[in-house]
Amino acid sequence: MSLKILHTSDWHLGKTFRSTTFDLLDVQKKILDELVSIVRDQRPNIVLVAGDIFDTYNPSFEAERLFYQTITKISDANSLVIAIAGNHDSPDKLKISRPLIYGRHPIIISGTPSDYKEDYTFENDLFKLGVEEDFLRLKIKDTNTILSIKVIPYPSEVRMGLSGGEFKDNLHEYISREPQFSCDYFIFTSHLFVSGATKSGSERSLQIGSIDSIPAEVLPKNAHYTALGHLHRFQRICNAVYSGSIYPFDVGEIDDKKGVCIWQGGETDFLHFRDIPKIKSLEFDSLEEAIKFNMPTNSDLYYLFIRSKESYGHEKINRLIKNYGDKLVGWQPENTKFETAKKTLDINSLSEEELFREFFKFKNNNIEPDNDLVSLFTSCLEEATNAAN
Ligand SMILES: [Mn+2]
Repeated sequence: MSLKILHTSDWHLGKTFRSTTFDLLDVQKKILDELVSIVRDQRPNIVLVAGDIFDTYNPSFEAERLFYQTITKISDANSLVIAIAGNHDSPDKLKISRPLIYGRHPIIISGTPSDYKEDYTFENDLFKLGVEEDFLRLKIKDTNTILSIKVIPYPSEVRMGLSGGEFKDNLHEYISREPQFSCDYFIFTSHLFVSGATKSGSERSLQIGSIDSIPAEVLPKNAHYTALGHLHRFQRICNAVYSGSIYPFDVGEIDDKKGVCIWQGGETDFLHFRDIPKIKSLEFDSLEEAIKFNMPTNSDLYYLFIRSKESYGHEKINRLIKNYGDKLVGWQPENTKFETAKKTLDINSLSEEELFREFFKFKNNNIEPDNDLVSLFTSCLEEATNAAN
């Protein structure tokens, strides 16, 4: 009755960086190659991908191909794959592959909380998979182990089809529900923000709807393993585990450890990626100094801070980008432009709902908008965001 689970999340395939020629997809390819070799080595029964597979609703062809190639390799290594949509993923786009997958391969791709009951039955020599109540019921044949698995892709108001207080009550009840059938293990996976957990910088706010976080006590108490996505730093909060993103997507994350979680026999291990290119931050007094810097010929990547208040023309910036080539992840000048950008960033640290409240107050002599109006705004915003991405 042994069980081994590999948990990963936040791949953000297709993410691009502005103003450099750095190609993140090359790095992501290397990381996912390493992830596949970890799967071949560790032989987990299940691989959970807890959301934010892609960075945008319309990822590039290469990004989509990398995802499907990777999950095919994982399922060929005899692991059941369960991948869920995060707030960055288009739930509908993820569903396109269903007719090719369901009933044929041990792969579950779940877009919205309500869609996973439809047709997840599957059987081969290793697994028998069905649906009972709101849970997947999985039998691992060689060890005769029965699992109940609760799979909740990013549950926003629009994706749950509910709003306001009804949304919150339903969501809390839906998350905390325990399986009513007998099983050896109960596994829970979702893409959400648990109150009190630590953000690291590159996560987009989840506040679309009337809530932005789930209290830890709402998570199911009897789950043997709670695998979450959304936060990019590996961390545990109560019984839940965030595996973190596969790569640092923000300069503030370059010293974070990156890898996958392996759960077995009640213990969670963190396996570090070994071949991940390191990002080094360098500081220079001027752009000229940065351009003259002789890069060592290793595989490190660079993020530059320029301690100078002068402003730069295109020609100099192009020389900088040319000197570092595809090794320049990003750069940040300390000039007046940057000072302005900093002020804008303060506004950016507000959620859309907070911004709306501030704007409404500004226009209406500091009067707070009522809750119905705020709900209307957030549902319109989510529709618009989904359409724009
Ligand atoms: Mn993410």
